Amino acid sequence: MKRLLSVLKGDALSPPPVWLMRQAGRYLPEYRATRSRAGGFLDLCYTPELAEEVTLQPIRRFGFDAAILFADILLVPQALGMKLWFAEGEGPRLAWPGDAPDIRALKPVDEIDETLAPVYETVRRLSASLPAETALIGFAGAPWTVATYMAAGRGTPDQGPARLWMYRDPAGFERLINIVTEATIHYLSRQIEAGAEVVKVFDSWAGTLAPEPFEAYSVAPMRRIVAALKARHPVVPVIGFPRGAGPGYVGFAEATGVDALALDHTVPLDWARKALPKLALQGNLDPVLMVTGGDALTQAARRMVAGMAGHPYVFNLGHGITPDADPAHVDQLLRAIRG
Ligand code: 1CP
Repeated sequence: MKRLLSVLKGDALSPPPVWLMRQAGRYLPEYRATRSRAGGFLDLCYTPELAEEVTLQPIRRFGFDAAILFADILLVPQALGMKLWFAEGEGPRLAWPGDAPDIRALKPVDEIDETLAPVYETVRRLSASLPAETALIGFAGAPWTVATYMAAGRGTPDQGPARLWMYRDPAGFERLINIVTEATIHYLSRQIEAGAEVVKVFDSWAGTLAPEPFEAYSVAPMRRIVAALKARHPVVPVIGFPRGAGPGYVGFAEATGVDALALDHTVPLDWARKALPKLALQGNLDPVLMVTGGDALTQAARRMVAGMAGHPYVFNLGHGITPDADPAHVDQLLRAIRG
């Protein structure tokens, strides 16, 4: 069995399987070359040959144990009818069809494939072209995180606009979360049918929520997503990543039924291991170490691997690798993990 799948089913492997969030990205010169040929970032996402190529680049260079589909969490709100663009050097921008937030202006969930079909084609191509030992991860944003971008139209330091919406108009916000939840279930099911062997749900902004709304908008939708995917695809593991959840990670894992929990770098791995003795864990090296390199990188990676020996564990960063990371530090990291 592929090493990542074996760990997600509960086996402890030595050395642990490893992949990195954002492993296809601007820190790689070959990514920058393909991206400049493509035109824009969205052209990369929606052109299956190019999305396949950039997904494979870090696998060729580093031999990671898993590839993650090249796409973006914001394709789902675009497929629901929002305008999406990436201004060069800035982040993503989203706008509502009538320029003001209005859930009634969104398209029905059963129309999202009209936009997302090329993504499923990328998954199909990858499941044919990946090396036999490399697992293919599909993904989506969690409803809360996607809703924060729909509310703000962009990334902001604390995603305040979604939190204002949820307190001012709980019924309307609940409807938005329900639409995105249904779309996410549909989108991930299609990725699995096209060949994704694992799916990961990124709740990158979970850490901005107070405990009650964390239950309502992060935990509850994730429980629905896991239940719906398990009903259709019982053997496909689901990784949850409620980034920044702190003490909320444990209840999230227990209540949602995820097969694995991805941790950000602020959470002690041994704390999570003690609290969740049977659950596969993934993480959580501080991504800045991929910029600095040096002894700090090697020592931190070795400590993590030693500390997680005997536990089902997947090595990863606590968040995405940044554009200023040095690819040579990835080689260094892999030597520290694999010996
Ligand atoms: O300039 C470029 O080439 C665009 C940079 C870029 C890339 C490489 C963006 C814009 N998205 C991606 C790809 C991407 N996004 C992947 C692909 C596969 C891989 O990991 O290798 C994945 C899984 C994502 C997921 C994603 N997009 C998340 C969740 C994970 C996380 O990092 O927290 C989020 C929040 C986004 C939104 C997004 N897309 C891009 C940016 C710069 C952002 C963040 C915007 C912000 O909050 O300001």
